[in-house]
Amino acid sequence: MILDLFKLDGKVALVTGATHGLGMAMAIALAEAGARLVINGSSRENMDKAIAVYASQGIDAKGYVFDVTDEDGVIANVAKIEAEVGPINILVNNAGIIKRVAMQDMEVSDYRQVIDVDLVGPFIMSKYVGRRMIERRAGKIINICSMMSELGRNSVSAYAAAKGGLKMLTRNMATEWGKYNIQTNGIGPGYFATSQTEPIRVDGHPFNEFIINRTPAARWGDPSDLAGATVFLASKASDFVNGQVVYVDGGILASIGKPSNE
Ligand code: GCO
Ligand code: CA
Repeated sequence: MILDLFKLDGKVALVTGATHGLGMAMAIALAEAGARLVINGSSRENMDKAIAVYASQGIDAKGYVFDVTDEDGVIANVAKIEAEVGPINILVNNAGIIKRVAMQDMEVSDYRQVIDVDLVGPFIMSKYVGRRMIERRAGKIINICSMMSELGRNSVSAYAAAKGGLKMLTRNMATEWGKYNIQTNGIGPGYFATSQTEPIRVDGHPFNEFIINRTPAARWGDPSDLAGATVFLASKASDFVNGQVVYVDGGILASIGKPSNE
């Protein structure tokens, strides 16, 4: 059965930053495809709320609170997850932050923090989960990229630098670890209705109209729009797909855009 290729039964999936937003949507998709779900978050309070949301959907998510930029914390928690839940078969590096500040006004410390969470975090997570995947000669890693892996935009210098870097880290991971039967790919979400984009999505904000006009699908993405790509890249169906970024963007990157009166 061709659809069996997409089943994740018996697989352990770890999604970072999965207490809300796109991380949560992708985690739900993996669980619905059969995976045993492990989620990471950086605050106990958000984790407790998230576990309740997953439970309300019939999903028994195991939560681990740690900071993906803290190497010792990552080492300890990866070991703990593998001992308590099982070998991590699927890693989704989703945890990320954004700061929207004009470059000439951005504090160096803020720039560094964005790079740390969005680009160094996936490196640390992948290094330690990857070592175990290498021993087992199997693994799926999905790095959550962005439109800003390809395009610039006013006020997001650090985020664009990090997400462009994450695309190249994805290609390098594919290059180094393909021989160990580890597939590393990216998902590049377009503009999605989440708490992260809430400030620029409010009715009347010029960016709201701009995005709807700029997107061939003529709407913001709904987090559930990521389900198909996530399950595909986590499953056997993608075993010969390596180093790609799948843009789930309603067509944004295909198009130069159009005047607002068209
Ligand atoms: C912004 C947005 C984006 C999105 C997304 C686009 O300010 O431009 O927040 O950065 O979050 O990553 O793919
Ligand atoms: Ca977050």
